[in-house]
Amino acid sequence: MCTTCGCPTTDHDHDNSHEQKHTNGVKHAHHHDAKPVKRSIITIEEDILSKNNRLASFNRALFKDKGIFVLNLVSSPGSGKTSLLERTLRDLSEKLRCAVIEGDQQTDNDARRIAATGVPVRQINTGSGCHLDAHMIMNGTDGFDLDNLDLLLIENVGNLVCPAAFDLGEQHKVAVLSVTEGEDKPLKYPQMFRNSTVMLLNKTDLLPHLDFDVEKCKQYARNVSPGILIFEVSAKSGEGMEAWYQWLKDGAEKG
Ligand SMILES: Nc1nc2c(ncn2[C@@H]2O[C@H](COP(=O)(O)OP(=O)(O)O)[C@@H](O)[C@H]2O)c(=O)[nH]1
Ligand SMILES: [Mg+2]
Repeated sequence: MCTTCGCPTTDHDHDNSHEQKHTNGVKHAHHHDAKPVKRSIITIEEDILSKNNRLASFNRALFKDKGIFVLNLVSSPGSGKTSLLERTLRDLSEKLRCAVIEGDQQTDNDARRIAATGVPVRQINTGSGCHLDAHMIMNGTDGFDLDNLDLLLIENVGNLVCPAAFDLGEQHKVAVLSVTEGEDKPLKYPQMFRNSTVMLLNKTDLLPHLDFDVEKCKQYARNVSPGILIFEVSAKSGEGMEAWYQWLKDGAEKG
């Protein structure tokens, strides 16, 4: 567990995002090898995760009962999650009954963008929290007409570490990686890609301007997650979106 942010991931590095978030530029000392601290951390981690897993199982059973296909979009900030959702909803919301939960630390900017598509949306602000959890989703679905929903799309807080550890009761995690982030991210943040069924490789319209190696990136993703499905897409141009839509429609049909 990260002693700085309290998230229960055990194998992540204390990368810049953690250091910046918690220390505002001041280097923070971590004492993972101090025995008394370690023992209490393990106990707390088990408590947090087991409580979350119980609530996630409840959510999953509810979604299954209602026949709703639920996806949890995870990525670093700015990879294009909201843009992909906006385009997907504009293209699919006449064929599928959709709703969205937006997770961000602050602001309802993304919820406003989704609301402009006409799809029901709830914003969850996590404050200093770096991920959504199952309890937030339980509250967030309150007010949606679950009996008349085919697809629930959850945009998690932008962060390639902590959201990987928290089951929300979704059917699948979908990792979004944009070509401006570098092809090595699946190797650097393996848990995120290992726990995801799909990788959306976004912003392919920018490839002519970058050195990004698509084949290398796909190989890295498959090294950590051999069965991962990869769709190369551009939320901006719409290129490649049809294959993603077909996967969504097939999943929503099964419920
Ligand atoms: N060129 C290009 N820009 C994109 C694409 N998708 C998103 N963006 C831009 O990337 C920035 C972040 O997008 P946003 O959807 O807010 O990312 P989020 O933080 O993951 O939700 C915005 O300026 C978008 O216009 C894309 O496919 N191509
Ligand atoms: Mg967003």
